[in-house]
Amino acid sequence: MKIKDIKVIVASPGRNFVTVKIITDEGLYGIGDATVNGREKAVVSYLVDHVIPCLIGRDPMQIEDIWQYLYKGAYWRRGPITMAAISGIDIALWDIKAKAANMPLYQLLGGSSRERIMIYQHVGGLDINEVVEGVVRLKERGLVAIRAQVSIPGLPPIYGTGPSTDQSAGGMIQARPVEEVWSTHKYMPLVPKLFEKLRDTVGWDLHLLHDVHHRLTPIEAARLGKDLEPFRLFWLEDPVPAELQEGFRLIRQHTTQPIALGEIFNTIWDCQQLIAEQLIDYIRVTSVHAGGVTGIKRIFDFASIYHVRSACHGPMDVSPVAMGANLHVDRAIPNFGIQEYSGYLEETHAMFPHAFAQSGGYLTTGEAIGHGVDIDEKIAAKYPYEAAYLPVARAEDGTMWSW
Ligand code: EZ4
Ligand code: CO
Repeated sequence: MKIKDIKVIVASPGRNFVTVKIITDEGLYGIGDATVNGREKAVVSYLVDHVIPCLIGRDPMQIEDIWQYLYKGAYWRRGPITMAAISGIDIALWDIKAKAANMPLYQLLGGSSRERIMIYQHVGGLDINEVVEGVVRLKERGLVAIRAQVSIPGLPPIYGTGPSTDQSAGGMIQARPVEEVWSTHKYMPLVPKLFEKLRDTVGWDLHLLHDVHHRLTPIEAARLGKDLEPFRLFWLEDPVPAELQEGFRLIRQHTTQPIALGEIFNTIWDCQQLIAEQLIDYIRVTSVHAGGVTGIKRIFDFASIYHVRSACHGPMDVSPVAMGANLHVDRAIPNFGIQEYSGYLEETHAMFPHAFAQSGGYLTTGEAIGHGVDIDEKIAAKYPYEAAYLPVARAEDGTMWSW
């Protein structure tokens, strides 16, 4: 079998997606996701100008060799654009291999370790009462794990708490980045109050999660972790930017609060120290950004020997194609933790017909061969690319902040 053609399809059914379609000389094809939110066209150029010409005529069964060819062969390793391009190709190649074997992808990865995949969804609100109401509504729909975020009183809504700022919850696409306002001082005492109220209202069965979005220092995160301990959170996500991996030792010294990290990581090297020193509890790499099925399987296997569990990033800008790939990995590995699933807009569901399905707080992969997600190119043609950006954040004095 040979790779005959590779198409890159850019479409915006509510948000932009970069989708790879690898077509073989035997008529089999595979679909991959290569979306980097806000930097889509850089990946398109990387694929069209530099990757695709080198892959035409190659054997699509040699997935590991093609992965290494693109990773080592480029000389310039790692980075979100390179790794999204590799991811898109890798996901499509696994889809082809599973179709050639006439199996659902999870079977090629070792078979089924579980029947259903626990997910969490998001609730945001402008004040604590609004968040509590939202959590109660989701719980009534059968969710067993929920991420809760609240706006800071007196400041405009921040990411995750107001409809205009939260792309992951279906918020507006912004042609220029929205500028949000951040205050650590006002945020720190607010979050424990939110979770106290949530526990009083929903009890102790529900898993509650919170995303700090890289905004604190290690000692501040340690304080927040301690303050949240009475409310038994499932995890505290991205408490601190993770370039300085040793910084997480400080958090560990002070709190038993489980920590989740890694949605912006691209390779195993980005999380090597965090995992090997057991500084985190959940690793949040996702197929589209961390090297496809090959990349995340390698990271999760490495994590498994350190008691670190998987938690693939799964907001709305991780397309249903990457979600499908994630779910097959989630189903197969021994150390699955949880899967983020924001759901998708109707237009997105229609453009990516998929075998996976939600039932209450769980997703199932379905039994379609391959990863079970396709692209309807006629629908895609109706939604051209639109320039769109995630927000940025500044402190109240104007200093640029992590968000
Ligand atoms: O900010 O998907 O846990 N999920 C998140 C997401 C990310 C966006 C970035 O593209 O933090 O909402
Ligand atoms: Co996050």
